[in-house]
Amino acid sequence: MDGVSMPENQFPRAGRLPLPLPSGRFVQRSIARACRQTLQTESEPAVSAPKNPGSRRRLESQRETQRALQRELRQGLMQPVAQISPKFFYDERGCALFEQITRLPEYYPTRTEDAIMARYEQAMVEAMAPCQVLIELGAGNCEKVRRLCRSLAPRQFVGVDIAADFLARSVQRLEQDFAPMAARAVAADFTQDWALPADVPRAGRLLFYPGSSIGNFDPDQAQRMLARMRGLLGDDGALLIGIDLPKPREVLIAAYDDAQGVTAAFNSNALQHVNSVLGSDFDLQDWAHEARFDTSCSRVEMHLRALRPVIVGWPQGLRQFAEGETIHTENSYKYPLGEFLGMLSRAGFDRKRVWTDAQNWYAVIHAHA
Ligand code: AVI
Repeated sequence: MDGVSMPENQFPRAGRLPLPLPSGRFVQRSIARACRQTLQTESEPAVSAPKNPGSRRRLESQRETQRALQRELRQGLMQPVAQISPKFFYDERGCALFEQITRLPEYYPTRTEDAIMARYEQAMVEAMAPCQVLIELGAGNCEKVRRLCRSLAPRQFVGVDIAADFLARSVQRLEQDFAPMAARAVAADFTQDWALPADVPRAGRLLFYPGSSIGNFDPDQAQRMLARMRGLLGDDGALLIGIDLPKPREVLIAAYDDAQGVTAAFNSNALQHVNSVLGSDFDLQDWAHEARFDTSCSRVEMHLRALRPVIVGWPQGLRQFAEGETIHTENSYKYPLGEFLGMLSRAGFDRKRVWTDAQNWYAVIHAHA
């Protein structure tokens, strides 16, 4: 179904999917950044505590973030099947590795989404116009939204991301390049309860959530996020979202276990990051990357498998891993299109238009409020 409108009831509904690990890429990256800042601050000597109350509050909140991440890691590592949230992929090295992944021959999602957006730009503009306020969730470097800024010429752009400084710089560049469009940065964790500033006009909003990042959330979480997105829109608003579709197992496994070993390095790097956050002593040489496809859940899973019996320690804790035991690091759901359209309907979206590539590997969906 290449670039056509489709009634959602044309698609079969798949069964309910079980719970995987949480979080989406942009939030993950941002938390990683927040965490790095926290670590730097934590390593400062206690005597240099800031006198200014604002700085003290910031420092305290960074420390609280740090403690919460450590708690989460300890809990995850002590699960029967140990877990590390995918947000721990995205320290500086992890972000660089992810950029490399998006250019790998095996990793089709990024270039397929780009190709769909380029090929159907005109039809998309017709579906989306007029757009007064373009809002990108997990905006990061604001690169993906440039095409829409050009073709839709919104009056205002709002980039939402948890990484305030990084976002502010990207939004500033966007504003310069697309004058007279006003652009603003909103630092928020949009996976949680959040609201746009009250002075962002409600009329004519378009939410943009590209990259199939919704697939890194478990279906219940994804459903809640879609409902929250719907709540941000007036009756004339819409969502433009990218999702990765089911496809042959060997294509998926290659995409998540590439020949050059970039995804393997990306997965193992999470252990390095965990060591720096938790003070654990994971030795990367003890662990091998593994990508699996779970057909019943329609998800790719990434794991790290112990190559030998391993004991990993951290302040006040340790875990023994038997040879072959794994740590679950990521789920990436590949929703059948009909199922995802059903989720959009349950979230309160009405008319949908779907654009896909010739192989039906990826879909970009415009869902009207
Ligand atoms: C960010 N997210 C959509 C990627 C995905 O495909 O699930 C993360 C990724 N993990 C391994 N390769 C890419």
